[in-house]
Amino acid sequence: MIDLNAVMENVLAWVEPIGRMQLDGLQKGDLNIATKSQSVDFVTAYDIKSEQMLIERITEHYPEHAILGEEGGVHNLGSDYKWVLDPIDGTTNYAHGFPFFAISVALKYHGESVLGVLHAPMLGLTFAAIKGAGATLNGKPIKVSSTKNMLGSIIATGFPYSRQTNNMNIDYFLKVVNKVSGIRRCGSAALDLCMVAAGMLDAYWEFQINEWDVAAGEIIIREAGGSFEQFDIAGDLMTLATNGVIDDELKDCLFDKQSF
Ligand code: LIP
Repeated sequence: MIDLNAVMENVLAWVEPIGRMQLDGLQKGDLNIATKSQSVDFVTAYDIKSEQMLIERITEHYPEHAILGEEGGVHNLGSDYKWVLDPIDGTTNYAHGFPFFAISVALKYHGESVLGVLHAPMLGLTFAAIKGAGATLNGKPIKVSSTKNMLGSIIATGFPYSRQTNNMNIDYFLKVVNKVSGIRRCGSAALDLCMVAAGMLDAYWEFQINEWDVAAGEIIIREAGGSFEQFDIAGDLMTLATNGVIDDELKDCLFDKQSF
């Protein structure tokens, strides 16, 4: 295994200037917003530039590693190490100047996340974790909340881009909304996970999330003492992350008890 502390130093040094570039882009207003899979699935010039910059840094330092990036970067698949990149998680927010967006960088070894960094430049938040070494926010250790039940919880979710089919998450939203202190829809799955890791939220669930949305958040939440699971619900992948305490109650609520 490579020295993950040295990798972490590199990644932290890479994401800072990319974050500043993304903020400059907002100032200049030259985002060149285009759509991808759906009419509301956006990509900006800064998603593409940011991913290119990350790929350049990775191939310079770790030329033999595999890379999977949201904006099409796929390289060397077949290596034991795979970088999973979301140059801007929360592109819709970014395109509106809404501050919940982040650069997400994860390193997987044999398919498991062993290092994750999430840098939210407009919020000034940098989450990081190395497997077995705990999780941090802006360099200080973090852990999940100790909230004991759903009634005391703030829980985040998100809704898929697809406008063609019924939005199945509405049913799950209705099951949860009256049982909690509050529901939040921040618009960045990666940040939602990290906010559960830091105890700012107590849980998060969402359908149809991609590997690059959660690869960094997964290790950050696990290292902060929380749970991260994915379930196949009638062909749709649900991601569920909690503080580990309200886990059973939330699953009973989402899955009407008899499913578990
Ligand atoms: C987005 C997520 C958001 C989710 C969207 C999408 P992108 O990532 O973070 O929370 O609801 O479906 O996956 O496309 O902005 O990187």
